[in-house]
Amino acid sequence: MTVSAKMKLLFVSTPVGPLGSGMGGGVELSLYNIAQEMIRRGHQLQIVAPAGSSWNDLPLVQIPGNLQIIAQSQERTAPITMPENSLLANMWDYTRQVQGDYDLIVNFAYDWLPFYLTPFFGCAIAHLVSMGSLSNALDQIIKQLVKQFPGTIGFHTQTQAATFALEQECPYLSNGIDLSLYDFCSEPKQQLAWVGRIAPEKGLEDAVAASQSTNIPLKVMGKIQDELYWQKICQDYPNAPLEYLGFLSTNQMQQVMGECRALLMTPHWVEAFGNVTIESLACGVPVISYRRGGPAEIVQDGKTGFLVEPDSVPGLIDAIARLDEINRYTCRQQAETEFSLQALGDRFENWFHKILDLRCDFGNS
Ligand code: HBI
Repeated sequence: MTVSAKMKLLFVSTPVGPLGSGMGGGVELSLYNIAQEMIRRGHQLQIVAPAGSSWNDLPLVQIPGNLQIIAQSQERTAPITMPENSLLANMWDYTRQVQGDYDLIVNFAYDWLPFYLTPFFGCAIAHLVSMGSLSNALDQIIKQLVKQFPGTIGFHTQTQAATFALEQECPYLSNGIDLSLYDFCSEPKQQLAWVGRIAPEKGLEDAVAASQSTNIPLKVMGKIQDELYWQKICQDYPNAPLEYLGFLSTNQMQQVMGECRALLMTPHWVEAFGNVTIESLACGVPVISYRRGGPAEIVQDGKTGFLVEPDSVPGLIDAIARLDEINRYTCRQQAETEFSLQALGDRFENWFHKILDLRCDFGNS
C-alpha cells in the first residue's frame, strides 16, 4: 500500500483531565496545535478524549471513566495503578474497536497501558512522550517498544530522551505554538517574568532571589500547585519586588510577558521542552535559563537569551546584566523559524509518513 498524502489519524488524549481543563498541562496544548495543523493540511482526524472535554472546534469522541493519577506525584518505583472504571482503559478499548478505520493511532498519554497494548493492535501506533523519565515501569516498557517498533516513540528534545537511557536514536519533534496569539514588544519595562506551575521542581525561589538582589520587579504568573512552597518563598524573600498575577489566559500572559526585559527559567528538574520558552521568544523576550532540559536546546546562548550554570543565582544575575546585548527581534525571528504551527506540522507530518512508509517496507498491511 503506498501511503496516500492524506492520512486517517486517531489521536488518543492524556487521561489526567478533560481537554480544555488545563489539567493536561503542556501536552494538551501540543495535542490541540498538532490536531489543528493536521486538519488544516487535509488529513482526517478524530480525537479520543475524556468526557467533559470542551474543544468544540475539534472532532472529539468523549469517553467516561475515572481519571489516571498524575505520574509526577508517584514514586519512581510505584507499581502501575488503574482505578475501577478506568478512563484510560475505556479510551483504549474504544480505540481497539475503531482501529480499522484509521491509518495511524497517536498516543499522547504518559501512561503504561497504551505502550503495553501496542503489539496487540493491528493499526500502527505513534507515541509522543511528553515528560522526562519518572517511573521505572514506564521506562522499561518504553525501552522495550523502542526496540520492537523503532521510530514510533517520539520525544520533544534530546535531553528529555536522554533521561530514558535508550540505546537507539529516536525522533525529536520539538514543539510549536500559534504565533498569531503572541505580540512582539520592542520596548520593555524595567521588569522580569517568571511563568509556570508554582511547585518545587520549577525553582521559583531562585528567580525571586535574583529579583531581590537586582531589585528588578519580578512578575510571577501560573497556578499555585504547592501552597506551602509558595508561602515559604514569600517568607524567605520579604523584600523581593515580587508581584503574583495568578494563572492568566494566553492573551493576558503574553501581554505581561512581552513588556518584560527577560523571562527567567529556573527548572530544578529536566523540562521535557518548556512551552513558556517559545512563548517568550514569540513576544521578543530573551530567555535566561539554567542549562538544563528543553530550554537548553531552544535558547541560542548570547543571541536569544543566556544559558546559565544550573542552580546558580549569581549566574542568573550576571545574565540579567548582559540583557542589552540581545536584539529582541532576533528572539521573535527564532520563534517564527523553528516554532510556528507550520514548522510543528511539518515535523509531525514527516514523522507520521515515515512510520507508515516504514510499515509498508516491512510489508505490514
Ligand atoms: N500523568 N499519568 C499521567 N498521564 C499523563 O498523560 C500525564 C501525567 N502527568 C502530566 C501530564 N500528562 C502532562 O501534563 C504533561 O505531559 C505535560
